[in-house]
Amino acid sequence: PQPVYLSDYQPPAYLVTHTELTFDLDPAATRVKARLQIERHPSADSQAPLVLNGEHLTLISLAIDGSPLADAAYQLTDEVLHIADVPETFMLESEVELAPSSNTALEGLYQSNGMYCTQCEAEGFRRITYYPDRPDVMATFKVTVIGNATSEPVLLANGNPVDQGALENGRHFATWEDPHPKPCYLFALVAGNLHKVEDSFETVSGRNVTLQLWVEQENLDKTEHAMASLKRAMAWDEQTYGREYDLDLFMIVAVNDFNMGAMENKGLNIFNSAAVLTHPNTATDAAFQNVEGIVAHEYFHNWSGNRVTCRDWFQLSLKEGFTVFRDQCFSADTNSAPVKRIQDVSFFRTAQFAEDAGPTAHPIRPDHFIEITNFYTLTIYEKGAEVVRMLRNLLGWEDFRRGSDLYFERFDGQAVTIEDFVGCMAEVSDVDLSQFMRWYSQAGTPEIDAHGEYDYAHGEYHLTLRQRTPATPGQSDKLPLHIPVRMGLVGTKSGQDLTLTLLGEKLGNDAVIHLTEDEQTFVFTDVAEAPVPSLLRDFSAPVKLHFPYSREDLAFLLTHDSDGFNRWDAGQRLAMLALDDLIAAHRNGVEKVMDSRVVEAFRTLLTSAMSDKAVLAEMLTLPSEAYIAEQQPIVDVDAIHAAREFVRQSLAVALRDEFVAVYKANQSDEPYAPTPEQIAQRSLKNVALTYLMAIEDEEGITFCETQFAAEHNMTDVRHALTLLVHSDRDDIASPALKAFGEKWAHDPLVMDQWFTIQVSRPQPDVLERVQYLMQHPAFSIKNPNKVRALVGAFAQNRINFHRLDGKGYALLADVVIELNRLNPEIAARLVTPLTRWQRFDEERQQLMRDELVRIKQEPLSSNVFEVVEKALA
Ligand code: B3K
Ligand code: ZN
Repeated sequence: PQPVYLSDYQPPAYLVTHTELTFDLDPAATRVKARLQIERHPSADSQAPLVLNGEHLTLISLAIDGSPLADAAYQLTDEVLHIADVPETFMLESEVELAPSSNTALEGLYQSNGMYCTQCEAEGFRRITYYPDRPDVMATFKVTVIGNATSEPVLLANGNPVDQGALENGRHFATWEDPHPKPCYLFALVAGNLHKVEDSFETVSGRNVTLQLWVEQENLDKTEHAMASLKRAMAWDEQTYGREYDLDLFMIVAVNDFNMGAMENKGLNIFNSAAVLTHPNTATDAAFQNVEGIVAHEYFHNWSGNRVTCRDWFQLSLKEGFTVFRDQCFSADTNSAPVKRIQDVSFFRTAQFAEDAGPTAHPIRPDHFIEITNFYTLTIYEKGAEVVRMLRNLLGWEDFRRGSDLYFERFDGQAVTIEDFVGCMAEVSDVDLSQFMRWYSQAGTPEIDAHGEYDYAHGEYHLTLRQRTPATPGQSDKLPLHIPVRMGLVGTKSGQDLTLTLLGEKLGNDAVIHLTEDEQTFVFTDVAEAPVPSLLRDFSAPVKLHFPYSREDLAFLLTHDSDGFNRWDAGQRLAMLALDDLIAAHRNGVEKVMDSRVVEAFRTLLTSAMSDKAVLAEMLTLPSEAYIAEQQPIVDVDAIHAAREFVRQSLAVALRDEFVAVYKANQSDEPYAPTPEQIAQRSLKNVALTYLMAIEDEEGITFCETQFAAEHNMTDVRHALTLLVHSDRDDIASPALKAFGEKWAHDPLVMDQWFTIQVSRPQPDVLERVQYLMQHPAFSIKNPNKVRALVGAFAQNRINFHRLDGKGYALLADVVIELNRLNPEIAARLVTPLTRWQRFDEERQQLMRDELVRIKQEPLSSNVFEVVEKALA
């Protein structure tokens, strides 16, 4: 497979202005008729051939302006249809045949649980009909779907329903029209035995929009939260961005087999059932919050993505980074802003930093790719969102909003680039963003080495920041970035933020300084007392910041920093220092000693009546093994696990009574609601329980058993079951696990959780469990959720996946090889942990590479090929 380059971009030679499609559905032989109104692009050569994409299609007929094309008039390959000679404007008619039931890749038109559905982004539409499958070709669509009246009573497509009726032989049809020109990646069709929940939303201009959620009958009671989230998101986008919905109907459909979370098809969002269905008895708080965020994200795409779309797929972060930023702010406004930020950053620093440090590191705007599906990454999405957040912070909200308004107004109905977006921001604010643009082209995580000195004699604080971005594949030399560092100086006597005075200018207690060169020293004057600097507040830039804080400094910031995010981060840094010592002790075979300062810091947290329980729960949570690993030059899997367990157990022994008290104080019989208050209380209670179970405290075990048996809500049930299964008390855990599995055998989303709980336990029997569970009737290799819940979760179980006999790696490679044939997109994602081999000891490196080499010997999809090739380069 050959890479595509951004620098090779050419506008399309032919545009499609209107598209009419007729689907005659059949599992093995669906017929698709297309009528495309085509125009030559004004700048194209009159001799330009028409080149259409098409894959896995059988061509039945082809005509231009009503005349069938002779065989010699066109050329057909596995990937394109090439017509040498076409008029300036014409109607192209084609008919193709395809087989949805054997489409296991879940791209294009496929069947899920017997229901027909589509996934076209990025390049799936070419599996539906011959078409210029690129986002800069935008057409209005009229779609007729013909299906079986009994097995497919519901026939949906984008836009508004315009016609429907009965046909011969038990068939019926529905016709839909979408008046908004769109790229074909936003096309969608759904047909099946679906049931709807309906509601409505009155827009700010007084239009009434019908909202429909389509699900299988047994899921009708799991739609309430998604519908409520949708309405909140619609109102938020009006209030916050001035964006109103633009059709009279908005539909969401839940399907079981889906590669990603969801898809923003115009007026007809298709969702992975895991990203939309919730019920207090079946979904955890985390799932409720995830659903809220994804429903909002897809809805927000209606403007940031659909009305204004991407010129080409290199611009993917234009819509994804901006939309993730929008959904993050929505969730922060709806729930607890500091907790949302802590959770997002904690995930980002673990997973995106790892991506940036690995062989598939790429800029937010890549300059080439083999398979675009491989670029739906944490870098494009989450780092892209961080860069938009920095823009908001650089401009201030008001100018940012004016820039956003200008962007939507100027480019409505167009397919544009990242320059167009950033250009609007620069235009309205007069901020020079030219250096800032490097964030889009340079891969890798910038690191800032900071140090500071207090000059008592002059009352000055000198802060020196030095930046460097490590080399990444294909980019050895990096230029300095424009890094906004939000900061304060916290007085060690007063415990208060001191006024920041820089070059004679008073900046207030909290300010942004701009690091633009390799190294800069900032001299703060009129600093009346020795301060501890609080740097990168609210994680103001996606960088690694190193500052030689003492443990006393960190304990001080933990209680005094006015920035909630940095208070949490001070706790994480303090824990990391203790963990580093313990990791070293483990490696050197020295006795482990717990740092009493960490214990005292936790005691203070537990006993000070901190009002925000959700933040407190985050502060009591130690950095994950994955995050700790990110901080180590060479990952020592066993030492990290042992050190973290030692800290957990030491804290549990020292603070046992405090944890019991917190657990008891946060019990509640209130009926379940996914409110921030309830979620906070449950998370604090469950964190306390986690510590008690780290030492298998008898009272803790009783709490777990009672909480599991009470069946009050899935958050509590799942947490109690997880703690039992992850303990050594198999006598209690096994019957509970069995009962849970039997009770929920009919519910695939709960069975996903049942799989994950078992394969994430630390005991060494996990590999055998995975093998055993892959034979379980509830497992299917063809269902991405099942693969993620079982095999994906196993690969996150660090001590078991990285077993020294290499069997964990071999298991993953076996599944990747099988999935490479069935579903290349999922296979290429699943292989990720093996690609990070450089981070481990030599023995594991060799074992991981051996598996990558074994995979590479297979006939590979372009997806898996691209990833494995980079990993072995
Ligand atoms: N835009 C979709 C991504 C689908 C890509 C699948 N290969 C989901 C989202 O970001 O909203
Ligand atoms: Zn998106």
